[in-house]
Amino acid sequence: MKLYGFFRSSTSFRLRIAMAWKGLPHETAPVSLPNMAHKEPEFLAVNPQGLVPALVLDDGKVLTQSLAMLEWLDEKYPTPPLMPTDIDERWYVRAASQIVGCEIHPLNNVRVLKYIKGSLGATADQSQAWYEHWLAEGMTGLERFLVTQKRHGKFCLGDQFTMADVCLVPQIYNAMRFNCDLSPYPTAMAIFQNCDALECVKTTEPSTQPDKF
Ligand SMILES: N[C@@H](CCC(=O)N[C@@H](CS)C(=O)NCC(=O)O)C(=O)O
Repeated sequence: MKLYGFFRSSTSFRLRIAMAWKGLPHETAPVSLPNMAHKEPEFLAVNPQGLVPALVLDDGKVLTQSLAMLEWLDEKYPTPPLMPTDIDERWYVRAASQIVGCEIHPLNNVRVLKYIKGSLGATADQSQAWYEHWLAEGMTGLERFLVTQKRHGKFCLGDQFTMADVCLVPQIYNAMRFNCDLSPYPTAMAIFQNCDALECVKTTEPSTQPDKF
C-alpha cells in the first residue's frame, strides 16, 4: 500500500496513526501542500479531488476521505480494532470522530485559510482569529460531549483506543501549532496525553516524517 500525505496534514496523520496501530506496512508518498503538489496532474491522477490523504492499494484501487478510509481499514484489518462492536458505542465513536472531522477540520483547512486571506483579504490576525474561533466552537462541543456521555476513560471510549482518538490527536497537534489555548478542554486534553504516549502516535507525529521542514 502507498499512502499519499503531507507531514502536518491532520487527515494524513489520522491515516498514519491507524496504520501504525494496526501494524500495516506501507510506502509513504509525500505531497507538498505549500508547493501545491496536490493540484498537479501527477497527484490529480491519484485523487481527482486534489486532497490528501489518498491510499493506493496493492491492486491499484485508490481510497480517499480519511473517515471512510479509517472505517475501511478497520473492516479489512479488524485486529487490533479501531471501532467497538456494540452499536451504541459505534455511534458514540463516529459522533466524536465527526465533531473533529466535520465541525472543526473543514473550517480550518489550508484552502479555507488561504481563501479568507487571499480572496477575502483577511489579515494574519483575522485569519488566526477565525482558526481560534472554530477550534473553540468544536472543542467546546467535543468536551461537553465527552463529559455528558460519561463513556470516556483513558481514551474517548473507556480504555479502548478508537477512531475517535485517531481523529482527536492530529486536531490537537494542529491547534498547538496555531498556539490555541487548550486549557478549557481538560477531558479531551487528558485523553490526548494518553494517546500521545502510544507508539502509534509517537512514531507517526509530524516531526517524525521524512517531508517535515
Ligand atoms: N474530508 C477530507 C479532507 C481532506 C483534506 O482537506 N485534506 C487537506 C490536508 S489536512 C488537504 O489536502 N488540503 C489541501 C488544501 O486545502 O488545498 C478527508 O477527511 O480526507
